[in-house]
Amino acid sequence: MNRNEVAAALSEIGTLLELLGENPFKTRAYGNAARLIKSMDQDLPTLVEKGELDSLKGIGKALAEKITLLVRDGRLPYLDELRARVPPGLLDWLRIPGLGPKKVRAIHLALGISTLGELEYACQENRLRDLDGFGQASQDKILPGIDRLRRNAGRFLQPVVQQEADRLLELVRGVPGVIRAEVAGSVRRRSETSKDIDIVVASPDPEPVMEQFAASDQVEEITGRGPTKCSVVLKSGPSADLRVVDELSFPFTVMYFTGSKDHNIAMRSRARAAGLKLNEYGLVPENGGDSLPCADEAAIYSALDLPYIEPELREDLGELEAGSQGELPALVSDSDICGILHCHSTWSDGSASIADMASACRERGYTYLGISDHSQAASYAGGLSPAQVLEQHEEIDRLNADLNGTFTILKGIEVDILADGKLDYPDEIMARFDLVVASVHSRFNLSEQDQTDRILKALDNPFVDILGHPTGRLLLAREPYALDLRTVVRAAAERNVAVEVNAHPSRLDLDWRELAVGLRHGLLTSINPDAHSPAGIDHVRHGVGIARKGWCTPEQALNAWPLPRLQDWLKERRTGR
Ligand code: DGT
Ligand code: CA
Ligand code: ZN
Repeated sequence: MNRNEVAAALSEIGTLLELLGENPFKTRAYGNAARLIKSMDQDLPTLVEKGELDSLKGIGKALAEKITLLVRDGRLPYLDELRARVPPGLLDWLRIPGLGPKKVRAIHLALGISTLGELEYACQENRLRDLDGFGQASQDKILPGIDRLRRNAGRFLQPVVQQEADRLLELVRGVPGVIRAEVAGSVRRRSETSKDIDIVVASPDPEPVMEQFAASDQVEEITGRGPTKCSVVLKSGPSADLRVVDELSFPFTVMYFTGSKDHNIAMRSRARAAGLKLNEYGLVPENGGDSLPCADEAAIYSALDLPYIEPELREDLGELEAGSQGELPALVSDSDICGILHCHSTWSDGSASIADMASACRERGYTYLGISDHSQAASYAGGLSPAQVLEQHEEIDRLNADLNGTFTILKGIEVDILADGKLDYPDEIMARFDLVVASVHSRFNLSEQDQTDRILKALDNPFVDILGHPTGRLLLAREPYALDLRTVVRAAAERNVAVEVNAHPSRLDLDWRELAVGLRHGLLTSINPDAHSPAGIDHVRHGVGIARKGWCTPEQALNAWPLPRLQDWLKERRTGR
């Protein structure tokens, strides 16, 4: 096991012990050890080999033994034993907001229940309202939590499905006889989450393709197999469907399985209006005959008098109308991104120095980096005091002097929007930044009106250049806070404040649907990785996918602008203050 896996196992032990009612010192020791292992500088296997684990603060002999087993064998009988003693349903309950191990245990013991369905029923029957330590309010919170768990079950974030899809695609493309292969479905449309991976292959000989696909080391279980179709469940969670067709059908099958369903329906009715029938095998005249030959998807669109429609746009949100009028946007792409804004460094909660973050950006071909560490209210994230801001700016000046114009670091900040809508520093500090991202990190539970007013007030503040992760959602984990987002986005557009597309795969916030609406009203965006390490910078491509789904052009994304243009924009905003 590697370091992260060991940390996850230790924290699982802590949770299981808590669910079993063990004493808090013991449970906390595992939680602490997990954090320590995750963040330590030393090499874990080396420490294990030398038997020096217990030199780490907080790691006693017993813990050292368990960690050694985890690193060496990849498993730990003690953990297996604990897992067997805890009803698995209780772990589901833990994913409901507001239910920690203590409360889960209390409900389990008091009501003698242990599954999600039982918990739902208990809430409906007001059993929690009448339970000591709970009440109407906590009961009311649990039901929507269960709902959301069910809705999210079986969906996966982009990094998982995209990586798996890329590997599977590479695998099938290498099979002899395969002419073409493509990922389809929501993965190709770059949806924020996907249920499964759809792959379409053109080959005269399906058998060997399906053979190799099923034999991939990514596969956990084969769940279905026909003459031209194979379904599997992958070890990482999602399932994957492979379909093998002949070369002539391929573009039609890819288009069909790329979807979306609504786009397909709109395409079919457009075909019908032209006296044609469109399905997954071809485009046939309604009165019979052979399919019109189409070498690729572009040819299918062209046969229906449309320009090629990028997969990201295939959501039946006006793409056919825009296409037929020649008004499809030239979408922003990875290669348009000139610089990276909204990154953290070791000054707050990042794991790399500003210099290292800058070199990582340079290596990736970017020409500028806007460092934006947390402000003082975010004390849990090492937010900067005003004095630290001044020190950080000296460091950035030194680095920029060394870089001598080959690369530029902007003095940014991710400033907290306080509960009353004010910013987290006095004006004389705010005035020192080149670039200000303002974000909400606290008081998620305000009413919709109050939360909206709070953010509108921040947008009125002349120091704010970009609104960060505007809804606070965490995909598959946390709902957005109550907010009149439409009003906020419109207000940002009117005030010439950009709203970021936070590219972290768990956020992808601003949502692309609202981005599209905003862009039509003159909104600017910025595709920001919110990176806390060099590797985090690469998340920017997830944001590019979302921006594309929102019909965003390079003109509309600040960080697709060369530095001088961005600096002009920032300067202009500053002279208006
Ligand atoms: P997902 O898997 O839930 O993330 O989303 P998709 O879009 O990948 O959905 P999936 O895997 O169920 O189906 C793949 C595509 O196949 C879908 O985007 C459109 C097409 N499709 C599936 N079922 C239907 C249908 O009943 N009618 C039409 N017109 N197309 C369908
Ligand atoms: Ca799918
Ligand atoms: Zn943030």
